[in-house]
Amino acid sequence: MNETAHLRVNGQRLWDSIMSIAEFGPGQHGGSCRLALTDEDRDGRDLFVRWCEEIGCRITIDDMGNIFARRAGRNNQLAPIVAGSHLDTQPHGGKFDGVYGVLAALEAVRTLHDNNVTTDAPVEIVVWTNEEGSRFAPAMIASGVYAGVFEKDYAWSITDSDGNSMVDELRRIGYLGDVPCGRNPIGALLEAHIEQGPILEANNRQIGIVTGGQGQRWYDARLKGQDSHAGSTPMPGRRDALVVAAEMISMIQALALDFAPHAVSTVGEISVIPNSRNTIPGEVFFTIDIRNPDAKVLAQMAAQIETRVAAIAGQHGVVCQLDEIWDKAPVEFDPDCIAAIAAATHLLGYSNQQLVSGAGHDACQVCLVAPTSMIFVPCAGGLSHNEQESAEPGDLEAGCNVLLHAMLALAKNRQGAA
Ligand code: HGY
Ligand code: MN
Ligand code: MN
Repeated sequence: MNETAHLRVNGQRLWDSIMSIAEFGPGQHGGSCRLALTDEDRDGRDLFVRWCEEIGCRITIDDMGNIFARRAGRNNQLAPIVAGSHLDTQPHGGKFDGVYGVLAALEAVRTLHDNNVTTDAPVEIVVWTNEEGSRFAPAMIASGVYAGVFEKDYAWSITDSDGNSMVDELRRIGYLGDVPCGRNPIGALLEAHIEQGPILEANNRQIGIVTGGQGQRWYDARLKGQDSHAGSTPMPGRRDALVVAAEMISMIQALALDFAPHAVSTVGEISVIPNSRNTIPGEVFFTIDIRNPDAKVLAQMAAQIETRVAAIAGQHGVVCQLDEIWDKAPVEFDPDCIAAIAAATHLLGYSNQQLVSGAGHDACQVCLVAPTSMIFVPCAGGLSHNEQESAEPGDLEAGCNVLLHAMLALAKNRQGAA
């Protein structure tokens, strides 16, 4: 008999906690701007830590600023069942990306606390540092250090556009912990998240059982042409870095369409030097983000971008330095974790489907070293990385109930009962 099958989370308390975190780093248009390791990120982290301490969790901060809030189990020698996500946002982020996964995990643990349920294995809530990779690139850096994908010294040395390093910012906001990142074990990781895409809403499904994540590659492109007078420089022979960048950006967009239906490509950042209306731009910096669920196709896309960028630069006498700063292979999640999510969804009777994540997540790093899967819920119009991002309270509550019951199932010692 499953003594905990009747448990349900408090959807209102979950919603209220999401709205409380959203007060830190409010955006201009109803969303959030809480970039990694800013004062706003610190304030949201501090509130989260207070909430966890109120229900008796023990807090551990590692040296990448990852927060682990532990609720003891009957057998604390067992590796913990961990649930969580990230609190940092995009510059024009929404209230739910990342935050939902952290607070759904908190709500699940609050529900255990309210009902005096002791699990066999301990459970932990995790907040991963700098998932978004907006202020400090690349993304999922701290979960990447945990998974051994990135060296800690490399991650510490990454700087933002003002030259502030991650390690200095971790220290400044008081989250440079003393536990080496990657040292604490994870028995299984579950991450609840809004889908950030249109599939669940289009198919009228409340729960996404996530089987893996697509691959992605990030590049920095630096073009060097020649500053020159906009009025007196004849068109032939100009080395206009911005015109060349525009041709490259059109090629990058067309390339994704060539590899339809799964390929995507984005140029999200661009800067022009000297950025003066009557000087031909001599320098341009822009970023490239390409993704595909198939590693072979992603490699083909990458090879074509590298070849075509060099050819376009050569045609215009502009020097282009193209640096690959991140190569993230597609991942498959753990069958037992997927099964636990599917069983919880079935127990609760929610409509559902399996899908591969289009967005990257910390779970896509941690799955390299621990059994992992994700639970998706729909978001309006599939919109995310946009201040208009929104989700239905009922869907958020449903995903949180699935998280609770999947955690309970995984926390059962093979011999014991939760
Ligand atoms: O880029 C991503 O997929 C994630 O939202 N950081
Ligand atoms: Mn996210
Ligand atoms: Mn995001």
